[in-house]
Amino acid sequence: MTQKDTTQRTRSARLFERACDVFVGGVNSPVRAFRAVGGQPVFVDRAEGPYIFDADGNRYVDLVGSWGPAIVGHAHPTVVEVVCATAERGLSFGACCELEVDLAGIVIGALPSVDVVRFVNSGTEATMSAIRLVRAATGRSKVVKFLGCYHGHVDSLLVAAGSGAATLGVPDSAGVPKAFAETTLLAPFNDLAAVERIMSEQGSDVAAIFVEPIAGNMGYIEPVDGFLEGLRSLCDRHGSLLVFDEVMTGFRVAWGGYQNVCGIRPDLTCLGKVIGGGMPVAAYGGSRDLMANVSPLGPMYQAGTLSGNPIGMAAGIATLRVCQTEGFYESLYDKTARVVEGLRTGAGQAGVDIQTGARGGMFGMALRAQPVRNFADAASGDHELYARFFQAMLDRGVWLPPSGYEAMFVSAAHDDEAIGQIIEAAGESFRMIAS
Ligand code: HOZ
Repeated sequence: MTQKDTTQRTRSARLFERACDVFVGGVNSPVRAFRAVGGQPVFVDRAEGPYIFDADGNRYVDLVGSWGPAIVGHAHPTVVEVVCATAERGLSFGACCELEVDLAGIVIGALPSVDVVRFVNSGTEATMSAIRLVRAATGRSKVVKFLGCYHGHVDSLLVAAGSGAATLGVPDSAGVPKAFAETTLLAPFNDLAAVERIMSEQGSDVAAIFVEPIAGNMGYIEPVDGFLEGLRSLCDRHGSLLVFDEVMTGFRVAWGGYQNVCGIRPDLTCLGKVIGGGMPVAAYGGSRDLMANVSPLGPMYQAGTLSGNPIGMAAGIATLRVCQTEGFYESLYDKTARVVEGLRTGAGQAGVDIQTGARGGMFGMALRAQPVRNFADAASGDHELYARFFQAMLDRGVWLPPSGYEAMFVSAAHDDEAIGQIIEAAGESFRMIAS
C-alpha cells in the first residue's frame, strides 16, 4: 500500500486522555466513542474535500461526512467564503434575517409536501417539535415508530432506537418515564402487517407514524415495495399523520429527499444535516394548515435563540446551490456506486458475506449473507467482523463509522484518487479479516 501508515496516533491518544477528564466517556456524542470497534477515538484536526486529517497529521478518505452534512466535501471553497463573509456581519441576531427566508425558499421549493418550515438547530429538535406538533394537531398522544429507526434523543422516540443507542446496547434509554415510553408503539421496519394490527387496535389514539423513509440508523435499509404507500393509506384511514424523518435522506439521496423519489407525500417532514451544510441547522415543515398550529400562529410552543442564525443559513444556502447544479446527484450516485461495487468486489474475493444498498450519496453495508429488511436482520450481521474491518480500513487511511449500525456517505469531492484508495484498502482489509 502506498498510503502513509496511519497507525501512529499518539497525539490522538494524549488528547483522548485529556478528554476523558472533561467529557463523559471522553466524547460529546456517544457515536464517536469507539466502544463497538475497539481502540480509542481519533481526534480530527481538519478536513478538506474528501479527506479528514487527524491530530497526528494522518490523512483519511472520509466516508462519514460528519454523519451526512458534508455532501459537497469538507471546507468547500464557496461555502467557506460565504460563511466567512456572513460571519463578518454578525454571528447571531436572535431576530429575523433575510437569509432565513432565502434558505426556506430553497427547501420549500424542493419539497411539494412542505408549504411552511420552522428552522431549528438539530435533527433532534426537529423530531422533538414534530412529535409535539402532531399531538397538538390531532389531540392524540400515541406515535408509531419502527424498531431500529432513530429520530434523535427525544424521550418518546428513544425507544427501540438505532444509531448509537443500538450500538451501545441502550435502545431504551434510562430516564425516559414509563408513561412516555408507553405512548410509543413499535413495529418492525418494512412490516406493514404489524402496523396494520397496531392501527386497527389503537389507530384512533395514534397521532402519527414516524418513519425514516430509508432507514439509516441500523445500517442502510430501503423500504420494500408498498411499505411507505401502506403507511400513507393507514394514516389516511385512521386520521393519523405521516411524518418522514428525512434528517439523513433529505437532499442527500436526491434533491429534496426520498419523498421525491418514492412519490409519497408525508404530512410533516423533518430535515437536518445537508440543509445546514455542516452548521447546526435543521427544520420541520408541512402544509400551511398543519404548521399553523405552531406558535405564534397556534397553541403549540417551540422556540430557539439560535434558530435561523445567519451563519447556518448561509452555509445551507451555499451548500444547496452546489447541490442544485446540473447532474450533481447523478455524478454523486456514480461515485457512491463505484465505492459500493469496490466493497462488494473486495468482500466477494475474500469470501466475506456482504449486503449493500445505496442511493444518491448515501449507502450502507452489512456483513451477512441474507438481505437486510429490518432491525433483527441488521443485528444479526457480523458486527465483530465489522469492527475488524473498521480497524483495518482506518490503518489504511479510510474513515468509516465506528459502528456497523450506521449509514455511510460519499461527497461530490470524492474523486478518482479517493475512491481508488477506498477500493484498494477494502480489498486488503477484507482479505486481512477473512484470513
Ligand atoms: N445521527 C447520527 C448517527 N446516525 C449521529 C449523530 C450523533 O449522535 O452524534
